[in-house]
Amino acid sequence: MTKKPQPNQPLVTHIYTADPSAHVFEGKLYIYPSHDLDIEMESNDNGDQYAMEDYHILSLDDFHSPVVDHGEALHMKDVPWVKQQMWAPDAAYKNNKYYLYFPARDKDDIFRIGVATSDNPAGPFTPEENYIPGSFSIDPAVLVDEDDKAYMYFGGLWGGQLEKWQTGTFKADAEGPAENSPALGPYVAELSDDMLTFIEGPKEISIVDEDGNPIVAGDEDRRFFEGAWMHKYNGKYYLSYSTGSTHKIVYAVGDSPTGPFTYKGVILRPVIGWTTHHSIVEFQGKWYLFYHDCSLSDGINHKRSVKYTEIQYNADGTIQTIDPYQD
Ligand code: FUB
Repeated sequence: MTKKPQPNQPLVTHIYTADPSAHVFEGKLYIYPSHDLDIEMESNDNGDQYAMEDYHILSLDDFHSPVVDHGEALHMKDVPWVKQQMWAPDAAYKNNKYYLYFPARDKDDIFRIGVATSDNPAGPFTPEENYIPGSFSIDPAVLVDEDDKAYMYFGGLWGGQLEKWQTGTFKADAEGPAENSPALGPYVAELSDDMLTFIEGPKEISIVDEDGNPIVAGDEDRRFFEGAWMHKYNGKYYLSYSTGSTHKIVYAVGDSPTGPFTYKGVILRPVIGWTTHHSIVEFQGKWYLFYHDCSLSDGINHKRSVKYTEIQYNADGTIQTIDPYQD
């Protein structure tokens, strides 16, 4: 048990946490974060410093109650296909079960996405023997839509290996598109009814500007980098994501869960630390952004802390930009 949460402050301080995926299950707020290790490592563009091994799930009855750390919910030693690096997870509920989706490197050092199940939103979770067939790259985020269809969004550049999948198979030396070519989008795949496989091969999502032109790879202020999240507001689909090298959380809006999505603006300005990664959730009638930064570790990139703040929509459905260090 830990302290009561405060906006824009670390949710917990006894462990480092990152990449929060927040959901309301059984009337409580559950947060599925990465569990950053308290180890000394140099940062590199491949993300080797993110050497995480397990997941701890956090929950809150409300924002006046202490945050609960439910302990280890899944460890990589219990997942037969995983070699290393349990990165940003997400969770979903369907069929009276909870599903934990997580990326990790397989024995060939290729990022894949696995799934584990539980009867309890806080776990422990039992992993499937192998990763989801046809899965690749990182940062799964799952939307169970109002018609009960479920979609997984995923992908991430650089250490997340998305560039290497442009031909449909893994090419270790593949580079990203030229600066003036359409940027790589995140991928979406509809999940099977049992939530354990993809119904068909993942499809790349198109993100366009206000004139309908694809956002290009050189447009680092707007192009997708990693950390996709999908939420619905007033019947519209909001795809939000990190711009990576320019350190923003931005969003694009569409009429269908598979896009296309039109770029709209910035949700969160850069935080302390290289990565930025978030989720958006409605809880008890208000909307919240969960995000992370490296303030607790004085800026060490791989020692991050989950925080939250409220978000506000304008009447036209756009989201007001948040400065993480201004109350
Ligand atoms: O936590 C490891 C990686 O850092 C995540 O997968 C990315 O989204 C970034 O936050």
